[in-house]
Amino acid sequence: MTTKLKTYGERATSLPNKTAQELLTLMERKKSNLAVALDVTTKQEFLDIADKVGPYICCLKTHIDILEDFDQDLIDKLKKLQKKHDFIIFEDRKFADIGNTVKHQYSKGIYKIAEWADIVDAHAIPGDGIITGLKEIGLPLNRGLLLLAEMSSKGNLATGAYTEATIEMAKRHKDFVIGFISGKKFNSCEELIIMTPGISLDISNDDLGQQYKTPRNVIENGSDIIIVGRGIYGKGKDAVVEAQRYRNAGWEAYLEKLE
Ligand code: BMP
Repeated sequence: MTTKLKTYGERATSLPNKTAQELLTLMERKKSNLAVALDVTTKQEFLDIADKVGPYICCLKTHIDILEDFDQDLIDKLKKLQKKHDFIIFEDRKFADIGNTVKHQYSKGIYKIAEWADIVDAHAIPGDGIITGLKEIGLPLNRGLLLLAEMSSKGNLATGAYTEATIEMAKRHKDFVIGFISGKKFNSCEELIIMTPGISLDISNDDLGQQYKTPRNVIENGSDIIIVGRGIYGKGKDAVVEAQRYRNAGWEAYLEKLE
């Protein structure tokens, strides 16, 4: 006998972290498991696309350091868009240093990431100290952390024993680690949130090692959130049309999995 899968909303109470709870309830409320990876390099483009895709997403993923004209005004406007459209902000910073250094990278410098990003991510390579360091800053602000358990790019080293060790690390910090970047769910921690990049309905790779799967492929494997970048705002695309298309594809695959 198979046990019935829990809905996103039902899972919200099984995680102690406030941002995780908020994300799962928001997904249920907006009927969206789509995150947009907004990898553009000007403030104008960034804000335009965020406003267009906002109604269809549960999460906006940023690479704040690729913006050529970053300033505090951008953050203020991003926060306004967050209020207007109701989404979680995930800064894809991929921290990868010792605890003391990542604390500064998270809270200081030009970007002051901890002040505006609900979620950040980190590589497990430095060991538990990276989580402890980020947690000192993030937990008092109710922030959440994702660990990169797998990657989407060709030839990446986040496989096998490395992935297993990353999962064990997450389990030791359940107050702060809310899930993983990976292509599939892991049996020993089903309650954690899986976010999956490398998603396209049209192509299978780019020319720099990115590998794509469809929303259905990864949701069948237990992914909770699909992360889509260029598939939504790439050359010649209408961001609203594509955001709706990916939102529908992701949600339908989720509903089918629930049946
Ligand atoms: P695109 O859909 O345009 O290929 O963008 C994918 C996004 O997901 C990028 O922002 C990239 O940094 C991120 N990403 C990824 O592609 N693979 C990973 O393993 C981890 C990521 O964060």
